Amino acid sequence: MTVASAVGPWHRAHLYKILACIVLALITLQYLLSGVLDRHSIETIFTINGTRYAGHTYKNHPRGLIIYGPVTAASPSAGSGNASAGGTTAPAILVQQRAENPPKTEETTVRGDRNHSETLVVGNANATDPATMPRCPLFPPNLVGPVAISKQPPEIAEVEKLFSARLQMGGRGFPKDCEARYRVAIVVPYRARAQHLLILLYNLHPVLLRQQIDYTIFIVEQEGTVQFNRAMLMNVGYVEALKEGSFDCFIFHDVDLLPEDDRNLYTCPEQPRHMSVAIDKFKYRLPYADIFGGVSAMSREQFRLVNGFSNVYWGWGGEDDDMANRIKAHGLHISRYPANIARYQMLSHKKEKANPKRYEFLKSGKKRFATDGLTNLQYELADKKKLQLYTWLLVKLTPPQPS
Ligand code: NGS
Repeated sequence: MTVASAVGPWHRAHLYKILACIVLALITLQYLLSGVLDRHSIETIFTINGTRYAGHTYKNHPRGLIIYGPVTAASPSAGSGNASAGGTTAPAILVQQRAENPPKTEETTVRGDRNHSETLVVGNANATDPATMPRCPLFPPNLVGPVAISKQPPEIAEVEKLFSARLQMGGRGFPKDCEARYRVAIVVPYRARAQHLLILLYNLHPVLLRQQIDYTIFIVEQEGTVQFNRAMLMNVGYVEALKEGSFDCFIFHDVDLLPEDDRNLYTCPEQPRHMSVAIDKFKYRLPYADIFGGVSAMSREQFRLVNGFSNVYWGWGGEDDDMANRIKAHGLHISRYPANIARYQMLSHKKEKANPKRYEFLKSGKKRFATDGLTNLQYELADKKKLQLYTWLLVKLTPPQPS
């Protein structure tokens, strides 16, 4: 028996009126609250796993969510300036480029397809002199939150053309009107996945440009057909990137992962950060607490402290777990942004042959932390080219000698 049928018709009519009033009151309350959130952006400081982040509510954002950014930023001299510039306020290369191309007020559409198109500001007539340029804001103002991913990019020549106004040769992007807070090397271990690479570049560059970081994408390709060694390629990426510039932050990035939200900042907070927290393949859930694969960020000092990745993991699996162990053994811990921001889509591919020795290596890993990694890395740089969308490194890996 329902409540309504337990009372008479007069009471029933009253009951319906009361219910209608409650529903109306709830709708009004929701409307008022959304108005308040729209009019004010709220800034807060909070801590996740010991790392301090700042949050900022986006006005009129479809999800009304918060943008998270690490509070501790790199020092101005480390955050900008290339190796030769030795920490001047603006990278030498930037000064040169600005002199050749005086800033102009103009917008360009850098990406347009069936699903979406977007516009990035190319220059600004009011831009200040590079030497006195202001530091970029802590919260990049042009972020859009969730981004539409396109898995059907145009031909590479077309993609290069789209980004030519915003990228320097070698796949370097940086903000034009402010001094970037971070100098970031994006290291992508790679072999024979040309289409995935094109899709990644097409989707990643616009996100990174909006984040106002000074970044370069390094594609580290393993030559030959011996088993893939993802970890060793990332070690090579670290070493070779530092020959190019004074990067203070390294993002190790699988070629098949596409960021779904540009608030997932490609920067290095105080602790190593696992960035691909929520992947569609894993139903947007973290498969296990210590996972450090996919996309992860470490500062130059953290990576050096743990002696980089182990070199012994040939074939699929385990190298990222070994890095998680190194991180813990050195008194650091893995930090993460919330899963509604650190979201990725994975491109499908044939899984590589797993390394049957990976569990054995993981067990004995601790004994090798000091001797296996950057300290015994051996490789031959077979080729290197600065292309429009990335710096390409072709590498012949040498199995490390027993130590
Ligand atoms: C674990 C692997 C990791 C790997 C993770 C996710 O089982 O290296 O799966 O892999 N660890 C071992 O095998 C010991 S994924 O499905 O994303 O390719 O990163």
